[in-house]
Amino acid sequence: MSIPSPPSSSNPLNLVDVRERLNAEAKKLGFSGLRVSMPDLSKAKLDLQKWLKAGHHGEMKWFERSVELRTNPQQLVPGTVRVISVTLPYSAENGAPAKQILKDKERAYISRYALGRDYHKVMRHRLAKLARTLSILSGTPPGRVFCDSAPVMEVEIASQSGLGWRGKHTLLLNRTEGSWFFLGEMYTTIPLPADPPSTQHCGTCSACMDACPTGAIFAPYQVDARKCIAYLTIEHPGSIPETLRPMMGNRIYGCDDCQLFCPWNKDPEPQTCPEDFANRENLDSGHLLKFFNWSEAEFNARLAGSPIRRIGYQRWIRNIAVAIGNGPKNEFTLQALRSALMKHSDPMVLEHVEWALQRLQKAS
Ligand code: B12
Ligand code: SF4
Repeated sequence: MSIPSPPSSSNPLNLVDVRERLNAEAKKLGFSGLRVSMPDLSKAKLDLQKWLKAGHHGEMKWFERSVELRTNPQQLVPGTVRVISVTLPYSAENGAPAKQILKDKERAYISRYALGRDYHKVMRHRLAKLARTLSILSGTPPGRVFCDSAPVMEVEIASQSGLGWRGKHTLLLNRTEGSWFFLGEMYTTIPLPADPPSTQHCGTCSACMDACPTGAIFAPYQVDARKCIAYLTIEHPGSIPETLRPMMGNRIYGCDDCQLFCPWNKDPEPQTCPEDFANRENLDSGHLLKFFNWSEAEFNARLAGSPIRRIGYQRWIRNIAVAIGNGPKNEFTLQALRSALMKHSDPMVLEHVEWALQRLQKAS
């Protein structure tokens, strides 16, 4: 980018020009979309409060403490007049075919977003560069950037900016990419022209709801996190309810079913995804027993920089034990579970290993 001279009385800020330059820079940084909004989150706040009151957030107690900040961008970052939302693509075609792996009960299914480097880092790094560009263009300090970890209603804001519409699974999707992208934001004090929201295109389709293995999408646009396999395998700290374990199949980290069966995700236009997201450590199709045998040191070393490392070793082993219990009974699986009873000491892990062993022993 050629460095423009800062705005002054003789050279006032041309917001349309700034927006064009920002779009060009976003493209260079690998973002597949950039839109601007000044979101009205009053309805989202009521829905969020209902969701929390019903306890759908489970053990994600931090939600309860952040309702005001989450629904008031100006409270989170004083002076905010616009939110810039961006999409960063990842690919469902990353690695072995997802639906094939889901059927192979000896292999682990890991959500396609998590096969490479942690998206939080990749996104924030690129957003920080975008914020610097806007800072130079406008002569103001860089705006704050977010991805996932801050109290920001990312899907609601992005849908109001026109980056896509919210599907019945609650995720954002658009005509070109389906829903295979991450969302990120920049809160800014620059009054850029806002974009119109996009229209809805789900119609009467309920493929995502029908595909959900646990019935977590209990009504259109409403997910009970406590039943969602992404929550159970990633966010949930303790014992996984026994009634849900058989429904998890071989999914050991996250779940993609509501996206895999969405018609808008069938043939998304090919996107250039960041190299960072490329499959590593055979995470796309590795054997359950191989991952189950990793020591804690191996887990930490092999998954350095991966989002999976955030869940820690105990949850990793817990999740794999459940998947082994849902898989075939043979001398190798029985032996692996018996050895795990000797090797691990965490009561939560042992409880899941015992459950898996009993389930296989009962199986014919
Ligand atoms: C908490 C969280 C989760 C939780 C809860 C999910 C959920 N649906 O709420 C769990 C752990 C289950 C989860 C799972 C996943 N997540 Co998540 N998650 C988030 C997070 C941090 C907050 C979401 C949130 O605010 N939930 C609270 C509820 C109340 O919000 P909501 O479901 O969107 O509810 C709104 C509507 O449904 C509606 N509504 C509510 N009640 C009612 C009632 C009626 C009648 C109507 C009409 C509407 C309505 O209003 C609500 C408020 O706007 C966001 C990042 C962020 N900061 O926003 C990522 C995020 C949504 N997750 C993301 C991803 C990728 C996933 C997974 C696909 C990961 C995976 N493969 O395993 C799954 C998908 C599961 C699913 N179908 O949602 C991406 C989605 C990208 C996209 N394309 O949209 C995000 C945006 C992260 C990111 N930065 O990219 N996630
Ligand atoms: S991620 Fe899986 S378990 Fe969660 S809502 Fe989607 S299909 Fe259901």
